[in-house]
Amino acid sequence: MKKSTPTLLALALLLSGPAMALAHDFKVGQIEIDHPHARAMLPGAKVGGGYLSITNEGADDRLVAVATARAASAQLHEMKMDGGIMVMRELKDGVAVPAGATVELKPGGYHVMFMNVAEPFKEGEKIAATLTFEKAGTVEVEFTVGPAAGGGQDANKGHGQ
Ligand SMILES: [Cu+2]
Repeated sequence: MKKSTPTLLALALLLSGPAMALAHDFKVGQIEIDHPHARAMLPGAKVGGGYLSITNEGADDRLVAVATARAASAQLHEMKMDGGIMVMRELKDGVAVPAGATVELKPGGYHVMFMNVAEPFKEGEKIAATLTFEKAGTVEVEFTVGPAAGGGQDANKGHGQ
């Protein structure tokens, strides 16, 4: 019995080391959020896109809201081709995350749209945000800001003004 304590301790250290190094993922209940990231915004830009991957090991759920102090509001959007034109629309009911599924929010598909951003996101920053799931509840995450998109203004494309 005396031997088991140091063995367990060593095992715990072994497991916690690599896990902490990986760690750009977040969990709430049976939902795992992987690699939330955003693109750097051009000076003066007011709208930014956010992307992440959601894996649901539990029952059917739904991402219903995103909030951050960095934007006046954040919406969930869908981008798709409609008669040869890229259009975006707000998903008023959020993004469905079915049981057992992984849903990707990525450029050209579902995404978070940060609206009326006071200070454009800069590469290397982390944007703290709260995600709300209909069943799993809320979770604090950080969007890591990467380089700006190639096209510059394409975060705005499809948003008819
Ligand atoms: Cu959008």
